[in-house]
Amino acid sequence: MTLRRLLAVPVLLALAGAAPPDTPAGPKSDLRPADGSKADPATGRPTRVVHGPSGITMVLVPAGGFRMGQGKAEHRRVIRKAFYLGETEVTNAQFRRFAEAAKYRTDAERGVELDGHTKGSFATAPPAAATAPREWSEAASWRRPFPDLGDPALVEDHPVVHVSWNDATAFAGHFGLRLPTEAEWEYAARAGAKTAYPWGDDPAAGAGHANLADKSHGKKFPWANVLFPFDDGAAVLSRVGAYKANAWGLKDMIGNVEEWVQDTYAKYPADGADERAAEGGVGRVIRGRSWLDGPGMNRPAVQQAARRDFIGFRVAKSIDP
Ligand SMILES: [Ca+2]
Repeated sequence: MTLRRLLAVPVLLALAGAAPPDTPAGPKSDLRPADGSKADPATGRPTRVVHGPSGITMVLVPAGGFRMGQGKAEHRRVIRKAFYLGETEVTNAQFRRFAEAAKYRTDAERGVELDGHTKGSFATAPPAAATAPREWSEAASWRRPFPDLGDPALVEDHPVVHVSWNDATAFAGHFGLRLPTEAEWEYAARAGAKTAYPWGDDPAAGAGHANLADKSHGKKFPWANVLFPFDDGAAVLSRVGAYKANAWGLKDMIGNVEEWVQDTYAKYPADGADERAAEGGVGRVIRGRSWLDGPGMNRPAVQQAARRDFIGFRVAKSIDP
């Protein structure tokens, strides 16, 4: 069948008044309004929803424009369409639901080669290792995030970590979701803020906003020397959604774990480009930084390329036209 004919089929169905057999009342939505939801005036959509197949709570991010990146890389970007974004990072419980249903084993579990390593991921070295904050561990996987810290019990609502970009993409595809683009991610993390952090320009004012490399982290890991000057109560990972939401209702965009986005690591496009993902670059981009990072890195504008590490993700869903 030619492309023209493929495109023509839905038009013919519409003209004949026929709907596809599995959607007698039009497109069946897998989103239902969540607690505290309102009707968004611009789109008419609920502002907070639960995605049925995955159980993930998502927040409506409005269309708009913003200044993306930092320093010489700063440029204007446009988010043309509102979209839904996970309120928090994907949890171990949510990832387990996928792994069991799809019989999926992650790159770290299967031993997919990465820079000469096979099984495992970069995991935390014991606190006594004063020289290396992270070392490759063949035992590390999403099921065992801290093999070098005595293997504490896996917490169901901690963000999943040690998942590759391929693993994150497989999770999203299984549930009919996708990763956010890099532009969507920074736009949502800023939530309208033009400052270095979503809460302003002062790192000290971030108490209660995120799980960062803080005083409690510094007590546990002597190699951590650039810290936020407060105690956020979490030396390592924290439960998702435990800190204040940003102005658009999103949590943990900064801190807790780094997050995969769709884009390859490439130069930003010319001024005025839209939210589409960059292709043709090297590796994939992570955003948001983590419980391991101090004030210099835990900012919405910081971009970095990486592969298997303490990296998790959150999912997005487009709003159909
Ligand atoms: Ca912390």
